[in-house]
Amino acid sequence: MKFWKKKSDTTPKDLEPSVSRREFLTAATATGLATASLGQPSSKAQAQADQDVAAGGLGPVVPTEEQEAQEFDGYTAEQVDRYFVKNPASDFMVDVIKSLNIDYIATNPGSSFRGIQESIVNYAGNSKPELLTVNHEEIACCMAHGYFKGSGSEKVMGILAHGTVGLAHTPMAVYNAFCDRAPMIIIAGNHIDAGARTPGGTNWWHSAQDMPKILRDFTKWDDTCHSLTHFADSMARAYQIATTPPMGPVVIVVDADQQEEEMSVRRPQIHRRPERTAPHADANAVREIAQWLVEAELPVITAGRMAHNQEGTDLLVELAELLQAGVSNSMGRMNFPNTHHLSVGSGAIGQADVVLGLEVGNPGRTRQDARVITLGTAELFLKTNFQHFGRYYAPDLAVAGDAQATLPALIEEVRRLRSKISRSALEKREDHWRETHLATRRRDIENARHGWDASPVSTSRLYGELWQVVKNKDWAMVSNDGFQSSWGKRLWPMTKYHHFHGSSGAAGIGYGAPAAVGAALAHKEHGRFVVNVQKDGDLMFSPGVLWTAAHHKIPMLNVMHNNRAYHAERMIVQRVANARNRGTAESSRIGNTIDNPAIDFAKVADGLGMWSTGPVTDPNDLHAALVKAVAVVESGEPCLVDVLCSGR
Ligand SMILES: Cc1ncc(C[n+]2csc(CCOP(=O)(O)OP(=O)(O)O)c2C)c(N)n1
Ligand SMILES: [Mg+2]
Repeated sequence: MKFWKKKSDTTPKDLEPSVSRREFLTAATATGLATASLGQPSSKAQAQADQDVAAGGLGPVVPTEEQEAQEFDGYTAEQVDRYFVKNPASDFMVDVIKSLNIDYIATNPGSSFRGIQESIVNYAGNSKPELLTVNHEEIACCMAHGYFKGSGSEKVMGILAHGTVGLAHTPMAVYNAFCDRAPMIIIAGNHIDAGARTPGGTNWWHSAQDMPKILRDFTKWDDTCHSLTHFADSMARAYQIATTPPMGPVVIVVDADQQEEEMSVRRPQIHRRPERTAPHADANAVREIAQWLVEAELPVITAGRMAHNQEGTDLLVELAELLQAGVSNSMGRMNFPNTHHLSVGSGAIGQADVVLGLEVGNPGRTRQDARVITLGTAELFLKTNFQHFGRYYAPDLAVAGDAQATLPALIEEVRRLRSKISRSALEKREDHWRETHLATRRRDIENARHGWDASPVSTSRLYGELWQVVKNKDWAMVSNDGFQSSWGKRLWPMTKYHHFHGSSGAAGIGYGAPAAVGAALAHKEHGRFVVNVQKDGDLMFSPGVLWTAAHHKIPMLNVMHNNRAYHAERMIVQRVANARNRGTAESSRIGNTIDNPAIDFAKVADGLGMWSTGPVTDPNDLHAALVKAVAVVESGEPCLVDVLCSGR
């Protein structure tokens, strides 16, 4: 590999004539480095320096006659040739990134990718890709994760990570994305050539022989690039692997020095992005699934991380209606409208004689005599170490293929066989599921009334008040309400794909806030009104993301579900103490509350440049606070309303 000559490889003598003495002196004085940079000063210069110090500071350094005589302005053609990079390799790298339709790169800056960073801002004008500044690499990866889902599986974000140290801040976020099947391209800088590293310098600590190793257990692919051709090929391959179901994160390592190298005359090829399809299930298997479904007495569909976009949701509605099959949506994605009469809880799975599991590892509690089909991509890519795949479940028919991609063929086949289902059977099923659906909705609305006027604010009231200010907008809920008794899913009519984005994947706390900001960025271009109901414990992992949202003007309404606790864990400790008959009230607070001092989240947000208000403690004050916040969001800014809430 031909590396750009670094200062450390070059003797000072070699460098000296290349620099205009006058410019060098001025710059050196301005940075206070005059003596250190100029070597031995003449006695005249020394006298001048002494005078300056005596006068109370550094005045301008006047060059000596001797120095003036040596001086020349500008650079010779030979020097320009030797020391200036006219066609930097990293410009080409940025062109490769552009070819992959990557609009954003989230980064905490680091010199191991300085060439690429400089090319993004000066060569590409900081547009497509645009740099997003983050305060922690975990934020970058969570943002990429949320952004992908917010974009309806359309857009992949890049991350620039600074060598070993930057990459070491990413694993929790990458593991969440891997489990949640969200792609991202992590580009890590490395100083590959040990001979070019500054002796004893930082870039030794920031370099590794096998940089992606710390992520390899939960990424789909990685590569370390040794040439620009290698980079162009591997980035294209990385993108293709990351976005082929089951999707997941990938890592590409680039050499720090190579980025600054002069491009050779021959520019390597930048590949076209191919039109691609997801893996479809085999046609015979599709016929078999359809056959089982039309023969069923009470078929039920259960969907996990199934729909990639609105089309997936629409297809599932079509299939369910053809069969009048109940759909139990685990909400790994917004697979099915919760307002539909066929939208039912997981209890329905236990009633079915035929269960179709779409992108679910384990279809749940089924009848002993039920025939169970799984259709999904889980088995197409697995890793051994981490145990995200869950307890083995033996289906009667296991079909490999992307569920959404296979649905059109399955629908067609079911349509062809549908005459085998009697009209009365369809009507009976419809009535049954409609009643089940309505009973759940009635119960939810009834339960939501409990503690309506309580302070701290009840969680159902929080969602109720929020709904009042959101209901007439094109909204997107970018948070997961799993820790809030699912009040969002229970009370808000979720009908569109962009209404809900599922969970973190691996239940790694700290995902919520930055993933919400990433998703909000994706929704920004569609002008959607973004709501993030934010857990306090989750936010405290990386509160800096509020600054990123403010800095990049990403409009979103953050509402704190502030229970001043790691409440999930408090309940767990209470359960253990109960089982041991040792009391649950006060001791379970130890280690589990986020109090004394209570965090003033409005102040935190304010300090990070975000409009904020709160803490709201009286539920009757909530509406007014939310109305003000909505106005801020509609002016194009993010904001935060801190609400003191009940635990769940
Ligand atoms: C990275 C990580 N650390 C610790 C945990 C254990 N954990 C599970 S839930 C939880 C509490 C989260 O608190 P908060 O986000 O405030 O939600 P709450 O339960 O209070 O609603 C913790 C710490 C985890 N899942 N992930
Ligand atoms: Mg909490």
